[in-house]
Parts: sequence; structure tokens; C-alpha cells
Amino acid sequence: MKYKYIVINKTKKMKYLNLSALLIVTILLLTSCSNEAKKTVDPATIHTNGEIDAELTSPPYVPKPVGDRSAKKLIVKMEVLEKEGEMTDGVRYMYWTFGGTVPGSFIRTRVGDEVEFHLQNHPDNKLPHNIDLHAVTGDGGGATSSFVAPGHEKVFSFKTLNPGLFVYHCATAPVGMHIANGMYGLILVEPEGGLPPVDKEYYIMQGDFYTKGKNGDRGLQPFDMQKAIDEKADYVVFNGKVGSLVGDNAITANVGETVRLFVGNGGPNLVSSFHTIGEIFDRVHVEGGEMINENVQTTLIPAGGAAIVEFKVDVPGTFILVDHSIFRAFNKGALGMLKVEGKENKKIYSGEIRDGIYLPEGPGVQTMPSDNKVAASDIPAKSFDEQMKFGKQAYMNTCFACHQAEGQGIPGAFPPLANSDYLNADVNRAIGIVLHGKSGEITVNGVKYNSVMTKQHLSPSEVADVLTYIYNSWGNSKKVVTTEMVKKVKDAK
Ligand code: HEC
Ligand SMILES: [Cu+2]
Repeated sequence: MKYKYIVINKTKKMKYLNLSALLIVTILLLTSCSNEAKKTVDPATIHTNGEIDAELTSPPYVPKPVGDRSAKKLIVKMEVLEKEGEMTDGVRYMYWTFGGTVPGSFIRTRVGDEVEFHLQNHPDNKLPHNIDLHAVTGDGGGATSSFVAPGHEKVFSFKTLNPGLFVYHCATAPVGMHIANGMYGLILVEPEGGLPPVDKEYYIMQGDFYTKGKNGDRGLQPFDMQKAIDEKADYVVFNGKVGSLVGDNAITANVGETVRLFVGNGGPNLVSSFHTIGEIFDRVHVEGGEMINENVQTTLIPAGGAAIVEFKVDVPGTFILVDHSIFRAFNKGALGMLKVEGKENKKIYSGEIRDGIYLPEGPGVQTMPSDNKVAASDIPAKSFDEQMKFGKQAYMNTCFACHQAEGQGIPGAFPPLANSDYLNADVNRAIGIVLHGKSGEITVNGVKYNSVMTKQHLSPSEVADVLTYIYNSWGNSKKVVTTEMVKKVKDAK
């Protein structure tokens, strides 16, 4: 305001001002005025008119946009449920949830809403809980007013003053443990008039989990406090479990549509480097706030923070969502999929134009003898169950990236291992492929592949385990492969 005053005085004195300079000053004045006008509306003074029940949704879905509705009293009824769920195949976990899911139900509000929050702790629960919403201006973000024992309900209310995407979480001691068990979610506060409309909106939230057993160890896995303190996560996942956004659970869009992802990070510990393979984020609401960055490859999402990413999908394909701290994606679960259908556009992406084999150092590259280090881990598995367990781990660590979680492969690129006639026809040939790699044309279930699988760095017992796992999964012929069989093939070469 002061600045504007000085400018006006000066312009009055300068009588020789030409028309164009005057015009520029006028434009400057107008823009500074409108900027100021926007900021001077105090959200605390926005009147609410009427009362509605909030629509709450489970991930990956979000409630309807607020559009241009006026500010209202918004009733949110959120139930805390402690319930067992599946972290990944064969691994169970006791989740603590807001609304029965991890992350918790999505809450959608607009600036100036008066949110009447009912936190209900189910009578079957064992522990008290509360809620700290980062969208709240007030003591503890609501936590101090919402501490609630099983079988009780607490009510408090707050006015949404700042637009943005905010994390909410339980803040009951030990706070880290409540968060680590899944007690977090997102609340969106839309600006006056709502966010610009898009075609598809989804809700994704990353979290890190700490289990007594190692990644993949079966059974009901208790929370491991020491690993959580050491920040050594066994699982890093989107939406509470491995594979929550993979295969049939993938999120979808059609070519030409605009997509908006509300991405949060519950932590408790790890920061996410959120990235979509084969897409560039056209717009990112940095940290979920008002600042917009454009043309972003990877956006950082702090623990207890969020981002809104928006992009148009131009070509069909499966776009992989990852935490680009990439071992988390391929080894700990932080991997999802966006499936886009529609017409190809060869100008934007050609697909494969030519397929030639490129081996500058000759085939030796693929058959390099491995060093002695593997020998140490080469302890033969004892029982069939152990072979299956170790085999699955080896599969998820080395084969999964290409042959996929259910051995289904990727059409045109990686042949299936599920129900594979090629695999089942010749066990020694299969052992050879894993030991030495494979190139040249092969036909699997009637489909031709002509690609390269590089040599896999596995010890003989690991090869035996992974093949036993594959042969005894997904409709294959149930062979058991022993370390001796692998050694025989190895020595024959
Ligand atoms: C980098 C990608 C990649 C990885 C990792 C990979 N493979 Fe392959 N695999 C391929 C490709 C490509 C082919 C086809 C090769 C060809 O066309 O000659 C193939 C073929 C095969 C085949 C024979 C074809 C069939 O479908 O039955 C078997 C068996 C196989 N792989 C097993 C494995 C196992 C076991 C692992 C993990 C230890 C593994 N692969 C890891 C890419 C990969
Ligand atoms: Cu809690």
C-alpha cells in the first residue's frame, strides 16, 4: 500500500510523462491492487451457510470437487478401526486405520468451511487415539481435543483458513508407532471457486512399515520398534500394501485426459521422491501449497507432507509410479501403475522401431563368470517350504521387474513364466537360461519373443529356489529343482 502511494505522488509530479510510460504504471497499479485484494480477504470472516455431511472416500478415490459451493458447516464422521490386513502375499499386519483403510478416508473441504469433526473409536479397539490435522489452526492440530478411548466419540470443530493439501495423522504416544501402523490420510482444502476441473483424480499416499521379520517373511508380522527408530524399513508402499495400485488395482485414464494425483506421505520416517516413469508432471502444487512448479520429473514429498501433481496423458501405456529411491520401488513395494488406454501417437512416442542385438564385447558379456562372493550365501535350502520362501524372495528381487508379480510378463517385451509351455517343456534349458541368460528367438505359448535376458547373478541354490518357486506357482508343472541339478547344468557348459 505504501509503495503504491509513493508511485502515485511521483507520477503527479512528472508532467512530462509520455503515454506509454503512463500505461505501464497503470498496469502495474492494477495488478498490485488485484493481488492485494486477493490476499486481504480474511478466511476467518467467510460466512458459512447451511450444513452438509462430508463425503468420505477410500483410496485411490477422492470425493466430488467442491466446485463453486459456498462455505458450509461440514460434518465429518471418522471411525478409527484396528484391523488385520495383508501387507503382501502371505504377510499379515495389524493396521490401525482412520476409516478402515490405509491411508485413511479422504476429506474434501473448501476455504472458510467450518468442519465439525467427530472422531469415533470403535468399541473393539484396544487403544485410545486422536487426530492431528495439518489443515487445522489450533492447539495440536486438533489432537488435544480429540483424544478418545475405545467405545467413545470426541467432537471438535475448526475453520479451514488456508487452501492446500494437508496430511492428518494420529498423535497419540508413542506417536511414531501409531503413524507406522497406518494412522494417516489427506484432507484437501480447495480455494474459493474450487480447483480447475480435470478428467481424473486419484488419492495416493506413501508409508514405510517395520516388521519383526524380514521383507517377505510370512505370517502375522508384529511392528518392530527398533527398526522404526533405526529407520530401516522392511516395506515402503503406496496405499498401505504392496501391489495396491498394480495390475487390476491400477489407476486408469484415457489418452487426452488430464489427471490430478493427490499424493501424500505419511512416513513415519522416509521422504518420497515421487516419479512417474514415462510421464512429466505438467504442474505440481509444491508441497501441496499454492506455489506451482511446471514440467517436473520427480517431486519431493516430505514425511507429513503432500503434493498435487497434474498432467495430461498423451499416449497409451502402463506408467509406473515409484518412489525414485529406486530399491524401495522394486524391492520394498513403492510401485504403482497408471494404465492409459487410447490411440497411439507415433510422433510423440514411436515404440520400438528396430530390434537388434548389441553386444560390443561379444557374448562373453552375458556369460561372465560370477565372483566367489556368492559362494558364501550358497547354503542349500532344507525343505520345500523353505525353497518356496527363498525362491519367492529371489523372484521379487531379480525376476519381478521384467516377468511381473504373477509371472504374467509384459506383452511384446518379456515372456510369461506363468503357465509357460516353454518353461515346462525342459527344466535343464530353464536352468541354463537363468544361469547364462538368453537371446535369440523363442516361442512361449504360441507368441514369439526375440530379445535378451542378461545373465542373473544368483548362486546355484538361489537358482534352484527361484525355479522351484516358479514351477510351483501360476499353473506350472510343479517340478522341484535341486542345487545338484543346477550344478550339473553349470558344469556341463
Ligand atoms: C531384464 C529383464 C529380465 C529379468 C530381470 C529376467 N528375465 Fe527372464 N527373460 C527375459 C527375456 C527378455 C526373455 C526372452 C529372451 C529371448 O527372447 O530370447 C526371458 C526368458 C526367460 C525364460 C524362458 C522363457 C519363458 O517364458 O519360459 C525363463 C525361464 C526366464 N526368463 C526366467 C527368469 C528368471 C527365473 C529370472 C530371475 C532369476 C529372470 N528370468 C529374470 C527378461 C528378463
Ligand atoms: Cu492412534
